[in-house]
Amino acid sequence: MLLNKINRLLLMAVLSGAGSFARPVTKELPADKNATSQTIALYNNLKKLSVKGFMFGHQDDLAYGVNWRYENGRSDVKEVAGDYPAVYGWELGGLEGKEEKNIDGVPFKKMRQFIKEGYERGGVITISWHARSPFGYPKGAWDTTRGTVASILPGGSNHVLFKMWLDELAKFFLSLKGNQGEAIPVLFRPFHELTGNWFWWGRNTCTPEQFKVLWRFTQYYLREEKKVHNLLYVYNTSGDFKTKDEFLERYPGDDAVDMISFDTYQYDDPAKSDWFVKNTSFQLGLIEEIAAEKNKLTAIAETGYEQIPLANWWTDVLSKAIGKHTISYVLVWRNHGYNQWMKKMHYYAPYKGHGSEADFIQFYQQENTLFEKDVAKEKLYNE
Ligand code: BMA
Repeated sequence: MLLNKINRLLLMAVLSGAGSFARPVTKELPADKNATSQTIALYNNLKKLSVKGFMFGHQDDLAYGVNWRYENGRSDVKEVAGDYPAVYGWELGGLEGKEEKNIDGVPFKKMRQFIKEGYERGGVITISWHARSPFGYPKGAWDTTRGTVASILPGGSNHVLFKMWLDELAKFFLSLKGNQGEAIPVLFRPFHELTGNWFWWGRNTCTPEQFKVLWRFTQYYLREEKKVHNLLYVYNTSGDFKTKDEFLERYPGDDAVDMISFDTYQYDDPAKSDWFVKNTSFQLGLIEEIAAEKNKLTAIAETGYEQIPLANWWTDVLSKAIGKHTISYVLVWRNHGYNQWMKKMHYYAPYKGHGSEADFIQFYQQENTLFEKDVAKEKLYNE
């Protein structure tokens, strides 16, 4: 028994490099203290990587693009830049209702494969969730009935239903496996754009306190009840905050968040207005200060200029907006192509033949932009 203990101590000394003057490796733990080793590695490596540059991400990149759907290996970003994005965004809306496809028509079965593909090549996965209203209203996530959040919290009329939804999410997260059977780490961005007033979890439908309970319950349930340990948690506001206090009004706590982020889109004409560059840079400054105080990662979790009508938008606007700010990634929204419902072209990344192609290649070649080949070299999932 005692000998065993001595042996164990000796082994630990050897493994920790004692006696050889090796510094112990300091590893920081994310919000989930029982996160898998790949998830912990990703968390730590992202911190180091953000000093080198920012990753470029694209929503639904591998599933479809402008004028194509579900063709193996295709990606609008790759067809322009010669490389896949470093970050792949996916969306779970519909999973809570056991649908086969998400709200944008992506079959969850295929999504699982795409996630694995991107991860195996060394890319990073982020997931959002446009959950429907628990009251079953037809507007889905875009319902702003007051009291919806209260109804799913413990003691609320929809609480049991909400747990059933989380059961579906947990199953999905746990089903994401790499080649060695390891769980694929995910940057999970639930209840996104939480300071906006268009989703049922938004600012007008619940109190800050209720929002925090919603966040913490969701996290507790996935982590403790369902044993989901492959998530980093991304707090995400819309682009409407003007102060640090506004950004943090609904922040659920340092122990519950790994990354802080916001979404912002270009809606005005960048040829006539520098609002996007100025405002994005200002907001990045704010979250950068918060991140430094709280030791968190940062990102622009969604952005874009629909159809990118300005040929130099990538280097003249987006790149200038980010400037020297330290962020992990910037992700542009999906390349739906012609959208019947919106009656217009709906896409945010360039595709082969698009007017901003040359500028996107320049953006790709910038030293501070990281695409998949760059991050593959970093081996983000290794300690
Ligand atoms: C919006 C649009 C919608 C889509 C939703 C969720 O910005 O792209 O068409 O359903 O995101 O992905």
